[in-house]
Amino acid sequence: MAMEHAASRAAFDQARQYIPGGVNSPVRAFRAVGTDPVFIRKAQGTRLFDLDGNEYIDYICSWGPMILGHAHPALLEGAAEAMGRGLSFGLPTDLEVEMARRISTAYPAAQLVRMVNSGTEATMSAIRLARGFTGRDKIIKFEGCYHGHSDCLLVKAGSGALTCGVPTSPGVPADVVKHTVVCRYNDLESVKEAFAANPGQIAAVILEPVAANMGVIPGKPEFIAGLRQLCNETGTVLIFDEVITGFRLSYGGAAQVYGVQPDMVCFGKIIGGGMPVGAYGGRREIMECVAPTGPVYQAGTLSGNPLAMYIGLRQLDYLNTHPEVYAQLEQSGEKFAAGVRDLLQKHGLPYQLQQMGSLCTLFFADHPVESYEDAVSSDTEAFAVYFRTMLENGIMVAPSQFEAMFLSAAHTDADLEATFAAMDKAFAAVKAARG
Ligand code: KE4
Repeated sequence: MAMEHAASRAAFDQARQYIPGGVNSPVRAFRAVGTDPVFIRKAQGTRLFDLDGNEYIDYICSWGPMILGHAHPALLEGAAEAMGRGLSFGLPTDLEVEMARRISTAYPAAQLVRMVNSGTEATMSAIRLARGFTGRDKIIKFEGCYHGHSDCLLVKAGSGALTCGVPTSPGVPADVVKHTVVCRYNDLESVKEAFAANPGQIAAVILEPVAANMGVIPGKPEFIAGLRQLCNETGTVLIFDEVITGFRLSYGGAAQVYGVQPDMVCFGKIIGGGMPVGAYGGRREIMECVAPTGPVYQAGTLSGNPLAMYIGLRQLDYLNTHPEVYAQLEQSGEKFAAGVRDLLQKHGLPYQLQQMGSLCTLFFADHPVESYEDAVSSDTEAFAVYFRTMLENGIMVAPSQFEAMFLSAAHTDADLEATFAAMDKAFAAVKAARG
């Protein structure tokens, strides 16, 4: 029986009267998938429940933070008492010291850590600090990588910028983006050319070591190692944006998986456990250039907020004391990938499932997807048919071809089987739509 969405539709009508597009982040509007968004009332474990009482198995997981599933007791335990001690002081607490210590212990490159309130703030601050530390203005980013919406990084960006068709956003002055050099992901030659064309001028190279904002495209090991070497040779700050991969691919992030430490790293999502948190860290000599120990300014009213630190620490605690979670996420990722590939074969569909750990993307493309060009040639219409059929069958995947699916430690084999059953119908619908 078709799902009822009357309450979500009413909420969306009301939302558009007060909020641009009715949403507080563009991808939530479901514009790329040709339907109206559902509004969520609550979530538990792997389940989302919308205003109409429809239930979904969730593969968005708040875009990464809910690695243990929604409303996990380990995160909520003691939260009321933590709130009772006060919500914000604007003065230091020992909770933020413990958070910085945890991150620094898990991630050797982060000798010093500064808390902020989002991934955008983390990368924006890291870029400013790299520029201040090196005295250079130019930065290198990669097509399809998304590092939040700060001006100098909204160039050929992924995620919602790509989904909405504005990878380079209006409103960003040419004078700002003239310092942003864009290279091709997984193409070391394009980076060497950029360095040769801008000798001694590149302050930083920033990338997602596993790109997850043009869909999931793992960085090739030789690409990541090559960037490390180029930055060593040129005195350029290598910044890993681990907002998604941090504490997900391993407790030490992608740096631990690849065996390459950056000079600076950005975090978000998982370290907040669902609360608004970001962080940036790096080598002591770099980080000591930020106020108050150095001249590069960065600040934040709610940075290190005690409640956000409490919840985030509860999640890091659990991940640190239950290392088996990472093996479980790997197994779930591989099981999911195998199941999807079996279904693609059954339906004779030429699509590509890219998976690394608990991150995966089903590309509606008939060729391997290793770059931005490969990703943007995907059939987004077919993806939209797939998304709508999955939604109506109780499965919530990301409402965009250019995002990741997130598995959590709460996803069970039964969840995967139910997902495959829905996917079987979704692939039949895609084939019917292709004619
Ligand atoms: P926030 O400012 O949204 O907390 O983080 C920005 C950011 C930075 N770096 C990476 C690698 C990211 O993936 C993000 C944000 N991720 C998207 C999902 N792909 C957020 C979802 C949204 O924009 O609504």
